[in-house]
Amino acid sequence: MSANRDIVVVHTSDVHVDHEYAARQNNGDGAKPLAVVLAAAKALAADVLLLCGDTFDCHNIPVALVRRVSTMIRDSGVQTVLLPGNHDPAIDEAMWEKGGLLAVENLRILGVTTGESVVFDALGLEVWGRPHRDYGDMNPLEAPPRWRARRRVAMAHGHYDPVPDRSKRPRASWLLGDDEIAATGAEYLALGHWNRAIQVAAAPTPAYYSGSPDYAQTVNVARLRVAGGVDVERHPLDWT
Ligand SMILES: [Mn+2]
Repeated sequence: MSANRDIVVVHTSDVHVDHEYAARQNNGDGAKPLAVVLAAAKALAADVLLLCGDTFDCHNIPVALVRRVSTMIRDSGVQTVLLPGNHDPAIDEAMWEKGGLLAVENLRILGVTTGESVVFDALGLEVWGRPHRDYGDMNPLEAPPRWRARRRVAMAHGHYDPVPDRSKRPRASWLLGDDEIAATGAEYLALGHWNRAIQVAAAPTPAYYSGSPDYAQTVNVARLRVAGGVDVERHPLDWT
């Protein structure tokens, strides 16, 4: 089954909710960038919001702030998929264990509340991503899925290099390259880890960094056209 209309995917990354840096930048409100993103997703009538890693700056976040994030996501009503990144990997004793995030019905945390794929049956949409599971290196695009839905979106948190050389030392961690991007078979690859918004690959799998809300000042809007293909544009954020 799939929706007989375009599917609107809103994509951001590196929101870095915390009680220190982000709070200082936002008059004491370390969740402000996420609030701004959720408001944009609602205004855009997003079918799905993708948080592509480093949603939280670390796991050492006050419980009250995590609870507030839980409430914000629940109250937004936006279907949200969170991919754990290198700052907020899917470890035991993670901050989501205590802050109520696991109970938010419209939030899927890949590798925590679901596997690496989540299928939205009513949309005919599958979202896949490999979560960071610790603080070490990994290949964010290793072993793409056997897609079960017609519409296919991948998420990854890492560092794009057109032709990564993993034998080189020292080098950046979490490398992802052109061949791996094309091999995902996704219609859109939502990337995180870079603060700037930039397209790094074209068809068959267009791949975009959204950039962080505070640096890019935008979210990406990927519109999966009902006839096939995807249109991508940047939507400015409203911080008022
Ligand atoms: Mn990162």
